Amino acid sequence: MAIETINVPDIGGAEGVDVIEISIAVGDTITVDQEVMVLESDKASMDIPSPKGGVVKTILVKEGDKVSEGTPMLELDIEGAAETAPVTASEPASSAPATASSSAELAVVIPDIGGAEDVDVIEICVAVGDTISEGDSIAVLESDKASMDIPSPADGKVVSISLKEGEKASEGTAVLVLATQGDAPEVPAPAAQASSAVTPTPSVREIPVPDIGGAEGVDVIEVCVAVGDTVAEGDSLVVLESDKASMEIPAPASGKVTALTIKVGDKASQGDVIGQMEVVAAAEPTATKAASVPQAASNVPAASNASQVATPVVSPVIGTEVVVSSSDVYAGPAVRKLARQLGVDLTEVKGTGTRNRVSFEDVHGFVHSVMKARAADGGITSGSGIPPVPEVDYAKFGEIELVKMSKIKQLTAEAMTRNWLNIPRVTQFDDADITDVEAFRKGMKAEAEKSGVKLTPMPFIIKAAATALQMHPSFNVAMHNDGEHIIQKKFIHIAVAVDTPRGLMVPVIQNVDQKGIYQIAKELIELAGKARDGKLKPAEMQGGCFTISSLGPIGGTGFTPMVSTTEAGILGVSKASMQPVWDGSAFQPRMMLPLSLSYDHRAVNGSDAGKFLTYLSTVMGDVRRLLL
Ligand code: CAO
Repeated sequence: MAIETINVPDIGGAEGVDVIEISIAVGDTITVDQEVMVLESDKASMDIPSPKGGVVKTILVKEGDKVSEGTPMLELDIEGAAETAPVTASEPASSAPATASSSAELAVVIPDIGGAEDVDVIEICVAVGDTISEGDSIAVLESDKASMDIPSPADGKVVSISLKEGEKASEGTAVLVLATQGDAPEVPAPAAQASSAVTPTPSVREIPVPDIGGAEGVDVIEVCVAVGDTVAEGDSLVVLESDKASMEIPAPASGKVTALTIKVGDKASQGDVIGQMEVVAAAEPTATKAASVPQAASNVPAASNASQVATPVVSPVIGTEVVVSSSDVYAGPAVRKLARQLGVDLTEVKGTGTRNRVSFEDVHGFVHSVMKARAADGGITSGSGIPPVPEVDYAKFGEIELVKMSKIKQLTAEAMTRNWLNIPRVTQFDDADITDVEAFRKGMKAEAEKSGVKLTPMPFIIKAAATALQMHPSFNVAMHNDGEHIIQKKFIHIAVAVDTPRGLMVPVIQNVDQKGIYQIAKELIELAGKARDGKLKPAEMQGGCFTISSLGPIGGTGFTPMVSTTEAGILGVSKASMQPVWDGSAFQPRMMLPLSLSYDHRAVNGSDAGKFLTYLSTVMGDVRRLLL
């Protein structure tokens, strides 16, 4: 057993870089080149591989720490240390094996998949460090027609993987880089000659897009400078973003920007002129100068023959993600791509990573919360499982006329659909014996009229409902949209459905618990009048805790009213009539009022609803209880 301390390798000179992820645990057996942690600077995310294989004894850093080249990161119990060779700062990880001199790298891309485009990647079958054989499945794609195993074209060891589950792939999409032994099969052209393409001129020079790894028509997502700005060589001028990488296009020399011929939303390819600059001092061609190389170079899957490609900003041992340092939103290109695919505006997503970096989880979480809120808000989306209503040509059955619904009726229809689809509704029935209340009401009618009040059964029912809510606060609630809370209301406002020529209006009588029968009757008449005259203010239709819908003056023996999403219940009142009621020894003629209580069964359980309606009926049977 040989314990060896493993240090952070060359990370392109970056200092104090954040550890954003530890990918291994103590006790894990890891292989050479296996990713052990992810670092992230403001320029790049870097997968840090282990230069040796062995058993992890100690992890010397934790998420949130800052590290630089040479910082001890692990203690490994080395297995077969002689078989592994340390990766040096300037070596690509893939050259780590002792046979490095005879190895080559092969960029493996999706082969011909029958012309299918943007096919879902449902599985990546290999991991970095795996040794695989020709024909082994490296990924599984799935279109709506077929699942496809993507085989490895050669034997070798997986150096890096650029495709992720959940992404889309087409023919030519990069999958992984394989370290092969001996001659590698033909591979794509090396990534970049970078700014060797930039030709300095004595004074004014054009600024072309340098080699961006062969990407074409890449979106310009940010222009970082304005005409007249003085820039230093290497300063970012423009940010491009493909579905693979965000790339900062650096100033090829120090000088003054004299023209910009590109704007956000344009597309750019290698060689496109993005502007002009007055060069203070002519720059040397910078093929090997890190600062002038588009950062995407580190992200382009290609054979990493160091002598053929420009030195990327980050060390070649470092994988993948390049982020836009100057963007307001801190997110990697893969996350940006996902956001684009889902139509998510990243500025709305709260990043939970280091320095508010937006992760895949953040984007998915954002979409989840939006969809949840939308569903709670009554939004019915396609795919909700509700079959569409077929079009019917009624004219073929006889004469018809298409009558435009009033706005109120349209809104009512929308609200009814929303309520019907969102609320699991139960209705229960009872008959209140209002013989005594009716006798009392009729006795008071003349007196009430002198006070300008028409005394109908409604004010008594409204008051009884308020008292029932007071006694049974579990009914004075509404479901919270989050599905996890109930809103307990501490006020008692009663809504009353009023039929008007323009449609159903539902004014609200406030603080009914604090008002007497006359006052309630007055307000009911006033609000019903306003509703019929179209003079109700929005505030007079809001804040109800419970609704009463009376069809008493019209007729019927019962109906099942619709519960609103802002309340837990609604009382349907039908026509009172004289009924023979058995008192234990004989039938007695009693005035019975049919009541139907619909309630949101998410918020209220059946026994509570039963108690509520029984209490309300009892109060209507003896209004003296309203005084208690
Ligand atoms: N049983 C028997 N008679 C009843 C009754 C009942 N449940 N409710 C009321 N009545 C009687 C009243 O006593 C009155 O009779 P009198 O004129 O002889 O006194 C008559 O019916 C008419 O009452 P009203 O309509 O003037 O007054 P109201 O207080 O009962 O109702 C209001 C007020 C605003 C609810 C009513 O004007 C209204 O708009 N009703 C329509 C309700 C409606 O459209 N509901 C549809 C809901 S759809 O979901």
